[in-house]
Amino acid sequence: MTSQQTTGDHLRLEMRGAVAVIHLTRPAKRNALNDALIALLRNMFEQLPPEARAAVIAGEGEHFCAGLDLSELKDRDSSQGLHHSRMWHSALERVQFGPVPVVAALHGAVVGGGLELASACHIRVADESAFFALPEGSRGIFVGGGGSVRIPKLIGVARMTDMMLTGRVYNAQDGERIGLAQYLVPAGQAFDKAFELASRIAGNAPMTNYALMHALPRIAEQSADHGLFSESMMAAIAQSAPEAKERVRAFLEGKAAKVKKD
Ligand code: 1HE
Repeated sequence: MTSQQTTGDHLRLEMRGAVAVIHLTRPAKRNALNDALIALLRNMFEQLPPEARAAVIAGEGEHFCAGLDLSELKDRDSSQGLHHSRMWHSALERVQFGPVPVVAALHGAVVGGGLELASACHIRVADESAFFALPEGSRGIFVGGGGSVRIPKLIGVARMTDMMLTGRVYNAQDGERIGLAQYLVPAGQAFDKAFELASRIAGNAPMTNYALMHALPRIAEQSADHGLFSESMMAAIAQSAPEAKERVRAFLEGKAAKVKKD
């Protein structure tokens, strides 16, 4: 079952069963992220239809996203600049710590704020046309959408420093190799693969998805002692959900899929 909801000329939400597909719809501007789009993105993740169990973000046209809309990079004093960056933070925080896991389908340019958006998602699928860069360095600015927190977690401080100091561009193969994407697929197949993964995720027990989105990244930031304690709490909550008991029983009765090689 599919339903569509267009939000201005920037975003389109399409429900495909339990998967919310969010399309960036500014291909003429390479899906550059202006303030209106960032606000709409935050609102969309705050108000996803309740039937959504996973989401995909994809860009229309030849590129995923060209980053910050540079035509809006007007003179801002430091206080306005701070609020602008905090607006991005609040929107991308809704993506990362929102109601459902999000899979980014990446093709063409994944640059600047586009890479910041992708790095707020839980899984990144790149097709062979994708390329990754942080041109902020050459534009005389700095990341402001959470990139300095999230991107080093994917590729390390040294690689991010190099990308920003030298303007280094990673192609899709190298991007996948260093951890900017978890999946690499042939050109034109990023959306299909992302949707396949999101559909699988939508079939997980909701508490498992919640634990992976909300507990795992926090546990990973804790000391080992605190992390192990938090893990035990999360494990106890997840395993006591009725759905977990049903799933384990189904396996023991031979009614659930075994783990098998792809
Ligand atoms: C834009 C933007 C944009 C394209 N803001 N308008 N991001 C960047 O520094 C990347 C800038 N963009 C590019 O390097 C290229 O546009 C692309 C490699 C992404 C695509 O190239 P191409 O040849 O397909 O398109 P194009 O001809 O460069 O652009 C088509 C139109 O989109 C053109 O407008 P037009 O009116 O002349 O048709 C471009 O001006 C427009 N366009 N990218 C505004 N980014 C929270 S802080 C985050 C900080 C950052 O993200 S900084 C990095 C910004």
